Amino acid sequence: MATADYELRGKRVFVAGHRGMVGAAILRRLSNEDVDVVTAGRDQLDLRDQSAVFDWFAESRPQAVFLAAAKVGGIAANHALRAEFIYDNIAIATNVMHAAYLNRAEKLMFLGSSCIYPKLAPQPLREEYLLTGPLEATNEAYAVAKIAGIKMAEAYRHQYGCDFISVMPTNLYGPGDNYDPEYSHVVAALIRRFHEAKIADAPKVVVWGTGTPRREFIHVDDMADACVHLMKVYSSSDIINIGSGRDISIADFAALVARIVGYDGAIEYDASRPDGTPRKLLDVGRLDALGWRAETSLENGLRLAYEAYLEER
Ligand code: GFB
Repeated sequence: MATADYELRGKRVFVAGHRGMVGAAILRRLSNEDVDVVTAGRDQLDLRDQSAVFDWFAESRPQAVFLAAAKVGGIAANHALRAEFIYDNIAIATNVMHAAYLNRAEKLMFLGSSCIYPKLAPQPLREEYLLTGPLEATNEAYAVAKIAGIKMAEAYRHQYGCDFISVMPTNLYGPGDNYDPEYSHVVAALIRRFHEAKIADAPKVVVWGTGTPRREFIHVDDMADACVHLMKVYSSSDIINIGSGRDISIADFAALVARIVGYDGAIEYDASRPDGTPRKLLDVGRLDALGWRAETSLENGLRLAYEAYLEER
């Protein structure tokens, strides 16, 4: 495995997408590093606008880039907004990576997603399973955009010698999540739904799908810590998974959220809503070998996420 010794200290670091859940966590994590962080909000810089991105890079000249900007959402958003998911994410990836190349950024990290793996790939998902089978239909547009980003990073390394790396996080949650009832991911959706049911003294909560799919979750602050670690120690065209190494069924997960929120009514399943991929557990062997492991248990992470939800509401 190609290791590196990249000195982040003293560098001008661009966090693209710093207002999103992941970008904000990377920003918090970078406050412990001696770096000069540069950011640009959407009002200042539309990352889908090629000439605006090129101009911004020529002026700001970041040395290291965390490419955490993306159009994201849960299973229903991926399915309904597929044109936006494919267009925005391909545009953001191509503009930022090409600008980093033109302006000789020293290092760039592209953030992908565990949904890039084939729907029915063997578990746990090893990095080499990429492009070995058909994708899950509900998030195909998003996954194709993320695969384009991975392949772009790989091509720029190969042809131009750019030190671009790609990381594949498992399902993320934590402060700054999107709590939209329809378009959020499952963690934020259930925290909100169980909380509102508790307040309303509702007799039941409806959870989408059959409850049988299994998901692996990682707290976004662990994810940010892994990103900063890999930025320093990893350099390769091979993608690298970031996960906790454990998964849980949606039914057990819903019961856990109910317990943490303090809701004791019934839980019902709506099988007319999609399950998505049956299982998505990442193999974290490469990450482990590079000296990083997730610290936050799902239970502790969910307690933190519930506190964050109560504050952010
Ligand atoms: O988090 P989620 O939307 O993402 O859904 P995916 C995970 C599982 O939770 C699915 C179930 O089996 C859902 O059916 N679920 C149960 C719910 N209740 C709910 C609910 O109220 N809201 C939501 N959202 N789900 C996403 C991809 O897939 O994973 C993205 O669509 C991204 O592209 C992300 O890659 C990591 O794990 O199914």
